[in-house]
Amino acid sequence: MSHSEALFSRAVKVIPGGVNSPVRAFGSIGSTPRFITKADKSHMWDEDGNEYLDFIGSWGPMILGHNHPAVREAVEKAVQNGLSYGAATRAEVEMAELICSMVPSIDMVRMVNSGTEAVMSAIRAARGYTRRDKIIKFNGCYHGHSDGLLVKAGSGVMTAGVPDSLGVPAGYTKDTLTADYNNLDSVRAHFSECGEQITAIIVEPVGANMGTVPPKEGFLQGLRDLCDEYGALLIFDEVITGFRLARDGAQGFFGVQPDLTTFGKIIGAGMPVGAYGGRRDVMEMVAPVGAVYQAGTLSGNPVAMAAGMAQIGYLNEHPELYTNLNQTGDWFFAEMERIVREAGLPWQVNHIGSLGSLFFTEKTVTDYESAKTSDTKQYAAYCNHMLNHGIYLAPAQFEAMFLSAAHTRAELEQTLETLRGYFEA
Ligand code: KE4
Repeated sequence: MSHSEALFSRAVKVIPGGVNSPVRAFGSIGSTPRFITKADKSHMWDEDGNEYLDFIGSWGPMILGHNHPAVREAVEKAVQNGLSYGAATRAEVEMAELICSMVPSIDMVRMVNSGTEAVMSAIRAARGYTRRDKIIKFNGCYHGHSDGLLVKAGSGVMTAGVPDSLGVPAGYTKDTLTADYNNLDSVRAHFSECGEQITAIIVEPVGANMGTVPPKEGFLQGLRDLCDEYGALLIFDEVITGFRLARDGAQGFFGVQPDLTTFGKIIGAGMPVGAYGGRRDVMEMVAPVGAVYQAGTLSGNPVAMAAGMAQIGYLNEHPELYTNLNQTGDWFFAEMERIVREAGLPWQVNHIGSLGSLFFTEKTVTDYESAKTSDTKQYAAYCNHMLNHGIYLAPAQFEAMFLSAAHTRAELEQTLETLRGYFEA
């Protein structure tokens, strides 16, 4: 029995499913999760000494790679002064100023502890501002596990094949309307029906939780126009795309400005950090200045702020990183598609910048329904093969691959060779 297997047999006795987040359980690929001991740059090591080239990067935070010196040194310095005060600090002001300076649509920002918390708080602020109740989300998009959003959600919910979650009373989702990604008519229908009750549209500007699904030309602008027409707010959930696609996220990359934005992952550099922000008139609805209550013991934690500031500060000072990373992604995923085609296979490769997915379906994947035509058993076989060859991919078809600035050309070429070996076998 491997150390990972032994640990997993202990874990399942004391942690639901043996993991603290479902997608880590490797259930959909029928394997034992690897228990990781260390990560550095683009690599991770498990309890059995196996080394992996990591394409998850903690599900997005590690855009600079693991254990980046700028981040590590900032954290080592911060912990000397204590871990948390529950009081205002300079670091929170500097973090908020930095985010506001990098993302033009952000006038004000509130730190929280996860993407889930950021999204639930942004929606509450939107409802407080518009005094309306209904929200529109898209099938296959995942915005964290707050009750009202566990409706046809992506990520682990989609992987588990449970379109909604047990334990969520109907009253919590009655105001959640769902539409189809990349389908403006499905959104327009809701506005025609009850536009005056709709507080906001929340959207992943690049779908990354049904696998990677980029927005079609005009889709995001169409959402912007519908919100303007009906007095609703547009919320971009940039927990994954924020500070990844560009220094000003997907909204900068696509040139569509939301009213509110949620962040996570990269802004914490691996520490538990989320944030929501946007228009001043909306954000000033939030307590203590406004009547929308939201709070958090560890929000703006000084050590987490040190990590986040170090990472997004580095990104701010090295804008060439985005050009290089996005060009690397364009090359890598194009090569992946070429290999699949040369092997005579119909599988689909979607990507944008450093985010991408290989779908085991011959259908073009543009939304939840087309993503669901993927053969998850074929994905499992592929994922296990790559894992056994030292390449750590998302253990689920409905997730993304994340490239980082730490992945070298040689490592990516090796990955493509392993992929070729699998498909040509
Ligand atoms: P967290 O609460 O997990 O920090 O963030 C929730 C969230 C919100 N919005 C988007 C667009 C997200 O992708 C996420 C979380 N992403 C998943 C990966 N698909 C986290 C991995 C996990 O659940 O363990």
